[in-house]
Amino acid sequence: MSQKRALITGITGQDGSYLAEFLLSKNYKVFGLTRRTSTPNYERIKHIEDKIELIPGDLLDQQSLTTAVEVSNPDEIYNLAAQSFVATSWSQPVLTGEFTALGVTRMLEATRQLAPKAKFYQASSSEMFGQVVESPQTETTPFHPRSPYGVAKIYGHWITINYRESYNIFAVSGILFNHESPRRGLEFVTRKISHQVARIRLGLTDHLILGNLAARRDWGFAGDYVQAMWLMLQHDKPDDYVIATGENHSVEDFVKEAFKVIGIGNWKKYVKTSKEFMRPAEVDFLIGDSSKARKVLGWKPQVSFKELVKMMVENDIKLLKKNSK
Ligand code: NDP
Ligand code: GDR
Repeated sequence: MSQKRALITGITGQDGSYLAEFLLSKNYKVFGLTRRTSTPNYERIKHIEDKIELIPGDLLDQQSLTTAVEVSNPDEIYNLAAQSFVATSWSQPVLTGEFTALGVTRMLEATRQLAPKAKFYQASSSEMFGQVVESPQTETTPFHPRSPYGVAKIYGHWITINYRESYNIFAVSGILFNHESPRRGLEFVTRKISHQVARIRLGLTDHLILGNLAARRDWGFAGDYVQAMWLMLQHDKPDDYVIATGENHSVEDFVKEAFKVIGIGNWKKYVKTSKEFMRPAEVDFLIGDSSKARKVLGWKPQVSFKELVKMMVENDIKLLKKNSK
């Protein structure tokens, strides 16, 4: 059998880096779309840079996407690129719509025109459920987004389904709940906590400022979730799947658990809250039911909440120690 080829948009991001590693382990030829920056931001993929091929492009630029699909001639396309930080979507709502919503159509158009037989994965999100109307959330739960990001993702979700129905493209949408890792961006709450707790452990700071401690999320490990993306494209029929652990915890639970890793019980002494990190409209509670993916794809998460928190805090301590040398 000839070597399979995959194109990943968002390869420099958290998920893109894990997915690239995973596909390399399956002997894929991996191509990644990267946008021009004045300083390189290949931190998450530098250990595999010589094994993958990077193609310049941007979700705003149709021609560059079309060229990327032409050059990579992929069997599978993973559209992970997006403006992915919910808080920023209020300060940059139009840009979020351009990247996170219309960017999906641009990628689908490039696929339709140059690789109509390629299988297409769209990174949909539990943020589409927003103010949830039922719990746990499944593939049939109605959407009620609470941010410009959530609204943009719903567009991306439906345009993916529309290209499947209009053009018979093998296009799937994975509704993934929050997934974290030591490679998570520092602005997301889990990494912000693990990083600051590591700094407290090393005596570099004595406090951590957060927003809403009561928000609850269904947090899993990114390494487990990229495998679900791949499994969706290996199935014989294109369909949409919820990917989640089925457990949820509050931001406060995450904080407590992180302080436990460094042997501190009295976490309240270190934690402050500020309006700066509160959102104009909050998603209070998310919990996913991934029974369909478990049954049809045989997927299940491997890393528990406790293991995830420990992995992130310990990694940040190691990283800070290394960087201080
Ligand atoms: P990251 O923010 O870590 O990565 C986003 C990626 O998109 C980066 O590689 C970034 O490039 C790239 N990108 C952003 N804008 C553009 C653009 N205009 N043109 C080309 N590339 C661009 O996100 P994650 O890895 O966490 O998430 C991957 C996808 O999954 C996103 O679509 C996200 O919305 C979605 N998602 C994530 C979940 C999670 O919990 N992590 C849950 C559900 C959905 P650069 O490095 O140059 O900034
Ligand atoms: P989220 O992730 O919005 O769920 O989107 P984030 O980690 O930013 O927020 C989770 C919850 O924590 C609360 N919170 C804080 N959040 C941040 N960032 N900083 C804080 O100081 C803070 N304090 C409390 C938030 O209000 C929120 O309720 C992520 C992204 O990866 C999306 O791209 C993805 O689609 C969804 O997960 C599923």
